[in-house]
Amino acid sequence: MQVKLNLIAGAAAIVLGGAAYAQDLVVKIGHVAPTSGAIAHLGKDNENGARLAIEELNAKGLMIGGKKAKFELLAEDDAADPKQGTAAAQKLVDSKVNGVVGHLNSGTSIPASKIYSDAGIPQISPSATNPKFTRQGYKTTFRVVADDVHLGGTLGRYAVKEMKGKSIAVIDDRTAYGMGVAEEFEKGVKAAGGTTIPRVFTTDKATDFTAILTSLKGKKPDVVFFGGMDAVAGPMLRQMKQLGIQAKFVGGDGICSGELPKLAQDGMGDGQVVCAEAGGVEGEAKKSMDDFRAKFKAKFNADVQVYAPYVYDSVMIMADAMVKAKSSDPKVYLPVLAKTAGYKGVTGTIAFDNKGDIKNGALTLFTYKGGKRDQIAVVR
Ligand code: ABU
Repeated sequence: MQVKLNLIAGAAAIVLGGAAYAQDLVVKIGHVAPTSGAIAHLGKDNENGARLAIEELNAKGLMIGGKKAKFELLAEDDAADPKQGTAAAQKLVDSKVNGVVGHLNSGTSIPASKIYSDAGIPQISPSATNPKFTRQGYKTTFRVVADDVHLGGTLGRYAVKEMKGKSIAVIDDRTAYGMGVAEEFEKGVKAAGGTTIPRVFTTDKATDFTAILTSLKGKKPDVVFFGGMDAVAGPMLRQMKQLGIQAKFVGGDGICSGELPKLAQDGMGDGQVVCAEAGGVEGEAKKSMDDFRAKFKAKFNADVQVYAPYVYDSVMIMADAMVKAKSSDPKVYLPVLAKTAGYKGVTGTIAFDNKGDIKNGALTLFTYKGGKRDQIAVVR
């Protein structure tokens, strides 16, 4: 009996009455997003996507290499700040995480990616859209959403061809994301035969836009593009209304949240805003996304903002690669993760190209009506 007890305490696998009881394999998944500051609502949305995935993986009792996996979430807040982003990345590396999902922002994901690459730890971003993220030659860097070349370019062409913009103003928030998506938007406008007013900028912390909006007002814009996040776009829309600027307002995925109408208060007219999420599902695939949203709402008593489903899929893809590789060792499962193809997630079918970017990524164009996002189209 004593021998049996000692075995139970220390052995990797014990056979008792014919049943095999495998020792748990602890798998640490790091997640980083701004859960404090102006876009904490987006960071919490992402983090809850990871939480849901981890809970479901543990409930399933997933086996990796013959051991029952016990997934743990190590959630870090980087406050959307590049310095805090690299500090969070180093903390996760020091904690010996098996993989990281995040960060939310391009401005934090890009510098953090070097730290994960140096440590050989796979990183999947569910929301950082700056193209540079996957163009640094790191084998550890993956992204499950379309990038700003696709996003900004599509919106630029849309502003000219569909919205018939003639006087198009462009504002960015000086972040890696905001400047990048604004540049791609300008290229898209030009490619469609349009022109833009010389770009002006604010910051991701600003709350007063009177000076730049007053200067733009004189140029009579019919479309204003903003490269930045919803926390800045909301007050900007409000101040546009106060100044009597009656332009359409276009932005990327950073503004395309469920929270934007609340942030804009009475500053947003029905159909005034057009934005794009850097992913999307159509046809039969919509059911999985709808089911996910319902499950998320039931669990967290909150609607999905933008990227929680993409975080959920990122965690699941990582776990799937570990199961296939029969190992949670980053060295062993990384090559399997890189070959991900045909994975049916809640955000659609996921495959990575040789840079770690999603193949054939979709975009979903939205407007807002009655304070809710209203889908215009899914485009590829
Ligand atoms: N893609 C929008 C928000 C995150 C980022 O790229 O900074």
